[in-house]
Amino acid sequence: MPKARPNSPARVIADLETIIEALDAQGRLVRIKSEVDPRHDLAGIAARFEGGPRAVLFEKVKGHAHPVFTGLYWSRELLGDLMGKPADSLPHYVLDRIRSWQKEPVDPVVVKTGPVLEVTEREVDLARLPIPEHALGDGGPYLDVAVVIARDPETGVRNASIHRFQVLGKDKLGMLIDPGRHMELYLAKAAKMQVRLPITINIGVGPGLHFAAATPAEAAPADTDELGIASAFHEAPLQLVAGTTSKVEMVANAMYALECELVPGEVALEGPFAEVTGYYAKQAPRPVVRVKKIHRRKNPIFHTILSGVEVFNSVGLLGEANVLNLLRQQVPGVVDVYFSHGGCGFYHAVVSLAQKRPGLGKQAMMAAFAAFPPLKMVTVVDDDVDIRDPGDIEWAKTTRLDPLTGIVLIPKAFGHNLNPGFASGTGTKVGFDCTRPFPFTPEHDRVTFKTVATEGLDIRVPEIRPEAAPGVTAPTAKGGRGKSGGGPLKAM
Ligand SMILES: Cc1cc2nc3c(=O)[nH]c(=O)nc-3n(C[C@H](O)[C@H](O)[C@H](O)COP(=O)(O)O)c2cc1C
Ligand SMILES: [Mn+2]
Repeated sequence: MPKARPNSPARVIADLETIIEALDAQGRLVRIKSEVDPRHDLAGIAARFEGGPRAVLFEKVKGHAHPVFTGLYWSRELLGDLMGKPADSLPHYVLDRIRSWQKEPVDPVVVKTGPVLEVTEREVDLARLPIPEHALGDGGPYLDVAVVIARDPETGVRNASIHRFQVLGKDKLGMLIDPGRHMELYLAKAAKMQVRLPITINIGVGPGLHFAAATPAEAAPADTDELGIASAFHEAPLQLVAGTTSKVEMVANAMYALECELVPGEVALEGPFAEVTGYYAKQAPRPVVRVKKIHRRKNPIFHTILSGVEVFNSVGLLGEANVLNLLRQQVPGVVDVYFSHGGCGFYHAVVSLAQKRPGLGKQAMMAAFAAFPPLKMVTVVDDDVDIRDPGDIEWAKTTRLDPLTGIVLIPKAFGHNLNPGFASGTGTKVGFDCTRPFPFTPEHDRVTFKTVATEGLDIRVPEIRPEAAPGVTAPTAKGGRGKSGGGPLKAM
């Protein structure tokens, strides 16, 4: 493994503090200086910046001494800059790191101490953490971007994953474990062995570890220590510190680490929660987590995300990398994959294919569905279509799709239960083969223009002057427009 230089992206992304410093230096950090209520107001303000090129630091959170940070994942441009990669190449880069780990895993190391152990709270009281309550219909405050570390109760193999946790009391959390997660397996084993399941919840880490935890089970099976994927991103072994209440470690430089345990069978009502789908997940009895100890840095920054684009660019990005990997192995000519944001970041895959033989569009469609079970829709286009441009995809659909032969319906298929169409666990999936007939014929050749260098040419581009439009009088244009000053902050 090559050693990362001190200032290299690999080194910077290994610690949330250096990440925030780097964003600040780049002009990519909005600082909210005024005091903000963590209940609804914080998310309401953050939402104004969602998807923009800057993350947000709330410096004064009402009732709390420590700041809250959000927006690390809502822009691929920001993320790409931070990781030293072009935004569109991120799925390829993530795949490259996962493959490097698969070939040559670098296990984490356990070090004596770390910043996360600077302070251990004398009393466990979750109310003392600046945990925001985001959407108006949420059931309460949530830890929504924490990395969970656990050990297989039988084999001791470590697992990393991300789960939402609702604060239910001073030392009590409710946890969502979707079907098929490794935590489901561990909890079932613990129940069988009649033991408690210790976990640690690590808050405030960088994208290397976040992506490691979000790596799907298809790429990181249950018998592998997926924390090693973080080492691959950091180009150095991930540092952990030993647990003080169990054998489960904590992330040495996390902002906060909670040592917890689950008692198999103990459940409490959790939810509702504004989910990545744009809908509320319903309240239901879910596993209870007891918090035994709270450790933190002396000056921690609490990390939260807005459910939406931030999740599209983490779960979705990892999904893209995984689908790209499998498709490339199985279908010749697959160039790229994008999980569109209109498709909740992980329900709609758009595949770019350089056709080599007839029928490969359908092959790519089937392979994509098989590679990532939450997908509800797959659209396959030729490689002259911009898979990140919804207008271009629609162009391929309206001019190249033969609806009679190119639409594939798959009823009663396994899907993601947060998608309302799959609430019962199964639903109908649809594939659109929008590739042009092969071998190519001229009627599907796209119009192209010459690329001309314009640097040496005398070209004058005027400012648009709306006030000069016919019928607009000067005073109305200057002061009379109701919306002046109220434009979206996103454009700032
Ligand atoms: C921000 C974020 C929140 C997530 N929340 C949950 C959750 O509440 N429950 C869940 O089962 N998976 C959740 N996931 C998905 C899992 O963390 C992810 O699929 C992971 O790969 C599962 O790890 P495993 O294969 O080790 O089980 C979330 C992912 C992200 C990025
Ligand atoms: Mn796992």
